[in-house]
Amino acid sequence: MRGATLFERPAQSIGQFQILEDLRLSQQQWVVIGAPVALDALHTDNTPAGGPEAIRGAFPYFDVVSRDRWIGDWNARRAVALREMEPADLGDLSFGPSVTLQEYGLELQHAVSEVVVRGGRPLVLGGEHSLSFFVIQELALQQDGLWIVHFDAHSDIQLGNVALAPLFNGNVMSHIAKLPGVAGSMHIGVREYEYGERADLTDLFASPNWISSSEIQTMPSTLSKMIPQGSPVYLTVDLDVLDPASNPNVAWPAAAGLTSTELVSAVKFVAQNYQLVGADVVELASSSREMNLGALAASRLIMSILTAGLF
Ligand SMILES: [Mn+2]
Repeated sequence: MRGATLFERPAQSIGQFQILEDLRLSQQQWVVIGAPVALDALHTDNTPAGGPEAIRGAFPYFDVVSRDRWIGDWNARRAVALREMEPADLGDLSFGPSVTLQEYGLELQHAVSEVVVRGGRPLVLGGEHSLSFFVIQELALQQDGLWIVHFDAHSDIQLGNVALAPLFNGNVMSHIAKLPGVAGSMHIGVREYEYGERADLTDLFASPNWISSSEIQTMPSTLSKMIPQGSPVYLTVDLDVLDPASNPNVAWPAAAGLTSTELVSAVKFVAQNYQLVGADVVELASSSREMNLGALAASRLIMSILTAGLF
């Protein structure tokens, strides 16, 4: 297994850059891992490979002269010491020219295991959505009864009675559902039209595990019914869950989506009612436009994950 030399130091880190081999964490500290890959052939242009760089570049909150400062949240009207919430940042997990998704994913899983063994919590910046599978594969080994909370415009499942196709972004949630240790998944903000056989679609729509974009207001009560309070939860956010007005920087935009405010408050609800054991924020495409709106939204979202339970 290759080691820390695989990580590249980012131009701008989220919190303090640390080398994997020397990683020192406080209990429950978040650890940022950049995964700047888009190996899926379906990502022809507008790929999420530049996601980590775009998100880090738009993340201003730890860029301060002194780490003795406090940070206050207007929406909670409370403050915490910066040191209490600052994550570690391992940089970007690099790769060779002919790497496969499986090879890269297992390297990512190894990095996640190193974080978990030191008491930390991984926060992965994608990169493509398939990467979530490897992060969850590790966390579900460590934590039985793990629930997945999935924000996405798309279901990312494979319908029908045929054998599950190899892992890709369009079926990642079906692969995750089969992992031992995963108790179940809740899918939030889904809205893109679905193709399938009539019976499969009927079954899908009858399932209580789905909260469509227009049902976002009912999310707290539905989630509370489905996932026992305090359960371990992994959060995976495909940034196309946002309306294209909030985030046009995705490969597969779908209109009539969530606002940044709706996404942040939904994520806060999850973080405050469950035990978050890890998270990823994926599918942000970099943009040649001067302002990457998606990176701005992602940066706010990440801050709400880092501060949940503190404010
Ligand atoms: Mn997705």
